[in-house]
Amino acid sequence: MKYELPKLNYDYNALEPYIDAQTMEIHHSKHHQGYVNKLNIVLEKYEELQDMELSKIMRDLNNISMAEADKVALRNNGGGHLNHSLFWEIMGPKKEINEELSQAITDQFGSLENFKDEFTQAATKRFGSGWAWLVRDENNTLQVYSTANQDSPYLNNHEPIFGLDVWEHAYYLKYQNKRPDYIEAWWNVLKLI
Ligand code: MN3
Repeated sequence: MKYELPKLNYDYNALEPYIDAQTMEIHHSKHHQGYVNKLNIVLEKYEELQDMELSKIMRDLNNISMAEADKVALRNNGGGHLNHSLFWEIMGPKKEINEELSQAITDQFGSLENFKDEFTQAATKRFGSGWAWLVRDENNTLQVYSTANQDSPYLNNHEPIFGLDVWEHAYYLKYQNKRPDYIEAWWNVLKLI
């Protein structure tokens, strides 16, 4: 199976003014497409992985026998594809609040505000490129942390619920060096809470 760039459920300008149309277009059609292309190239060599769920490949990556350079390419580009596919899904121009999730967050973190503070810290303090995550761990407990580069929470055997891309390509055109302003604006387009 060849991976394909998923279509967005909204237009590139739908998240304005929080995320600008040009950033969305380049991010989706160039950056994400690049991860998909490189993922397909590395998987061409490994027929046995072509029909395996990508999240399962990530969970098992340490145990999969392959050339180290290919493993790195799979980690980066498989992660890039999974992370961005989720990112487009959890954003939208209209809130579609997940009450069950909001309640679980409140139960775990004390309040939505506490949770947002913790998540914002994780996103702000990530040095260089990476992601901030809300995940469900192997004990079904919610956790907030950040990962470097395109590392997927599936590498930790955790299920990502939502993540925030803090690579400069996600915000630099509009926000330049002001990552905190981008993070603050992003809560408006995260549709789930
Ligand atoms: Mn990105």
